[in-house]
Amino acid sequence: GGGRQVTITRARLRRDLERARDRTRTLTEIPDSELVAQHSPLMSPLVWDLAHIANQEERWLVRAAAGREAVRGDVDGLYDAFLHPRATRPDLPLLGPDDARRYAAHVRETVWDVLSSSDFGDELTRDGFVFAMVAQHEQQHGETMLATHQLRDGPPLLSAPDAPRTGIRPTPERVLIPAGEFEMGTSDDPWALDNERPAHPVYVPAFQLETVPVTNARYVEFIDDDGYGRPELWSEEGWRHRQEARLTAPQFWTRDTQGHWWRRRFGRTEPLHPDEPVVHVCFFEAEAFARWAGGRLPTEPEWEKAARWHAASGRSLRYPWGEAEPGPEHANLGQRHLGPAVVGAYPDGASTLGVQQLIGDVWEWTASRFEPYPGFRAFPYREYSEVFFGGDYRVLRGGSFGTDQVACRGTFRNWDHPIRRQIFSGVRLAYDPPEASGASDV
Ligand code: AVJ
Ligand code: FE
Repeated sequence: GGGRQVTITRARLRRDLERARDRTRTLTEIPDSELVAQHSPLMSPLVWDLAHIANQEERWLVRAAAGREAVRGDVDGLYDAFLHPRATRPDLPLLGPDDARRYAAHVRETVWDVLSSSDFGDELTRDGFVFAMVAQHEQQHGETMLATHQLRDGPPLLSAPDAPRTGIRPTPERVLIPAGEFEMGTSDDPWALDNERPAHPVYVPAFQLETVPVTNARYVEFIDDDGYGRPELWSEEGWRHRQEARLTAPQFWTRDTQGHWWRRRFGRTEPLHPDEPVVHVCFFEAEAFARWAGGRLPTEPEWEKAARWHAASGRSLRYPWGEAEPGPEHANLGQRHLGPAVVGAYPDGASTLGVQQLIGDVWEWTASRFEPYPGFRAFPYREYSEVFFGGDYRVLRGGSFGTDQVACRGTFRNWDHPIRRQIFSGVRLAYDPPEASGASDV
């Protein structure tokens, strides 16, 4: 590309890396005792994430991209997620909080030098890819660290302005996405990760999708209608899990003696807001809710077609609203708020077919397992995506209030085990299209 393109990209990469570090600081400028504690066996101590972020940055930017000497080659093993499962990380001789912060700062200083001298000349650095990959990685851990904060007990450590409390629920409640092919995935988004590639045509039969995520009020109706007590609403596997884990409501919910629902969020217990999207449900709960409501979860191609397909041009957009970078008018992203906004709060973020809040607020469970697209090639490392294909994972789409915009777009794919619900996961309902009259002659 020309000099102008590279100049723009460098400044942009610098901002994205700085924003990631600001986020990391916000989440880790807490007492040492909170940083080294393991708040849940599902999560690492926050001090592990802090040095892991630095270690990943030096592996990819200092060593791989620039071919420079390791800043700290001696700690690679400690911060390799595949060598040590999360539950065992507190027992490792981890860097302490001050050493971890110094390590991250030292790597970052070196990276500024690497960024200004890179000619973006090879596959790893083209269009700034590997720098953006590292910014996305740090922000992904920023969301994971936020989930760790949600799991910890004790008085609040984080605060942010409330998410929008007023919205206009869109009509109609569902839209029809007509049958036809669309382009799924991408081959030309320079910062897309390997599992989003390549672009490929997918035929999607007609279906309906709700225009907003499922709300708390509706989820309470499911609970009150004995949704957690009726095995016929659940898959066999889901019902087994519901019994073993004794699920009776989304995580972090409690009901008082008068029957009112409360939820705990980042150390504050507040009345459940009826119009907020439900969050902290696992895939099995999402599936059971959908069956109770007479619908189903969207497949991954359905979700992406609803989010990206532009009927007028037949092309796929980067975001539901088009190509513009997400702003505060489009979506609740980036931990600006520490919770989802009410439904209908982001009309400017609607897709061309009128579906709202596909990006931001809560991750949406899809019915699909995490599998490679045809023509997938692991890049630049197998452990980002490839080793998870074929495992017991379901895909989530769209990002949450905890997701940064650098790690969120219409093609972005997240995945987790179907029992997980400490993530900021919610539900969007799909339906088969209403039967056309006279369809009986098929
Ligand atoms: C894409 C969110 C499933 O957190 O396990 C972070 C992202 N990969 N470090 C995860 C990731 C390596 C990943 N998810
Ligand atoms: Fe990581």
